[in-house]
Amino acid sequence: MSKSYLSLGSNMGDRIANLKMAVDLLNQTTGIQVVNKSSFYTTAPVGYLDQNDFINIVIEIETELEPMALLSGCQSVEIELKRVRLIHWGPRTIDVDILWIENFKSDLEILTVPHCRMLERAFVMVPLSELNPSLLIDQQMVIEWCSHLADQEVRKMTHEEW
Ligand code: A4P
Ligand code: MG
Repeated sequence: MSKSYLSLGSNMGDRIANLKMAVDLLNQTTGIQVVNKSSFYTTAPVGYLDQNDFINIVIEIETELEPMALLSGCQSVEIELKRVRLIHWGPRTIDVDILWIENFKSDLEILTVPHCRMLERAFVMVPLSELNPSLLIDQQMVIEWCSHLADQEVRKMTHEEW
């Protein structure tokens, strides 16, 4: 069993429903158990700016899967959600990225772990800091990485909003 953190984001359709469904599907995947979830955060788009705000979460899982099988599991959930949405309610989007896996590192293009852009993204680091502020990544704690990202717009949603 390995601990791992996944980042989930959605910026189309019913974003909260998309995220909840993705978490349920991950938890139903053989070899994956969701053990903790961050709050929901509304976040300004990073990268391509001309798009809707995202809602992002980070989840902690325990997994028996090897890293490549975990990646396949995450991609199956993305495909399943996109497929379902396309048929029923028009286009929706969900992204599931692997952030960190216990005792595992990879710099392959197909699977880079820790995720290559996570340290510069408040929409990843702030929810992750809610779950594990003292986790060390590149010799710095998650909470310390967050202190460099204060200029990025990330807002924890209240219970009334979801
Ligand atoms: N890949 C390599 N490493 C990993 C990993 N650790 N986890 C490869 C998951 N996948 C990994 O991913 C492209 C390829 O990355 C996969 O084939 C896999 O083998 P993708 O999800 O198919 O494509 P994508 O989502 O367009 O790319 P990517 O890299 O996930 O996009 P980004 O950079 O994550 O950007 N702004 C806010 N506020 N919130 C967001 O969630 N998301 C993005 C997506 C941009 N801006 C955002 C957000
Ligand atoms: Mg992705």
